[in-house]
Amino acid sequence: MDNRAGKRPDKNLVMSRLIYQFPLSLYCEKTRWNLDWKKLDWQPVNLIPGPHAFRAWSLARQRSLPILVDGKNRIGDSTDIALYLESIYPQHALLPADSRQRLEILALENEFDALGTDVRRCVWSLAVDSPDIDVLFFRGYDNEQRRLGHWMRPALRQMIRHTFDVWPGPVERSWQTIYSTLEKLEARLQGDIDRYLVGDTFTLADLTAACMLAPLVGPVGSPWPDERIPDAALGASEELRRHLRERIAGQWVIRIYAEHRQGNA
Ligand SMILES: N[C@@H](CCC(=O)N[C@@H](CS)C(=O)NCC(=O)O)C(=O)O
Repeated sequence: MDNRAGKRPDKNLVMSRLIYQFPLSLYCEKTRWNLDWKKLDWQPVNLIPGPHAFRAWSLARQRSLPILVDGKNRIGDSTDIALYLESIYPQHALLPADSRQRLEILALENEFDALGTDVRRCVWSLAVDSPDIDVLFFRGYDNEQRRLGHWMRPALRQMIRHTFDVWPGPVERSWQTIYSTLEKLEARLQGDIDRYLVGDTFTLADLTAACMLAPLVGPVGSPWPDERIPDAALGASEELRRHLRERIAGQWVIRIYAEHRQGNA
């Protein structure tokens, strides 16, 4: 957890702001980043994939994570969480007051959220057969959960394939979507990695785009830098990472993480 909060909020609030999450999930990273950007304290509750669905349903009548519990409020879905945080904690705004820019940012957020499912499918296609699949998936969990993860490796592989649709046809189509989105992103940046997607400040569009592309690029400060990926899984994505880091889009993701995601554990 990032404790960079300049001014700590009420202690009761600190204790009661929880993120139910999978540490490696890109939507959970989006919500953590959102909270950290607003300098709000939070604590993670890491759920085991599979049984997580019961907890998620009892909390927010949904099965996917993240779910934020903020005092008496329970909010599921990273976009709804972002809108909630923006309305309750307007400091360090990620959405401007100007309604035209706001709509453009939300449209881009939506587009990159959708891309997240393609990115997730493709990165898991490179890692799902890795002998260290449990080490990768269960990084950030406690010892007991990691032992359980080791024991459930075959089930974990099956779950990843089925939940994220990791089969040759969908994977191929997702790579095409990723590459055409990278081209669109680079057209928007016009060769300048210091640009922001909308206007001239960091917004929810930049946060979401960088976050959703990060598992492909592996920027420092993200949950997916090279040193956190077990060797076998990293070997399968090394060439891709090298290629993307040479592209404007990859350099932009690295720059956004370096400048706007300091202090991430
Ligand atoms: N639109 C959702 C997507 C969240 C999502 O897909 N979460 C995945 C983890 S990356 C999940 O919980 N999958 C397990 C499931 O759906 O049972 C959001 O933005 O929060």
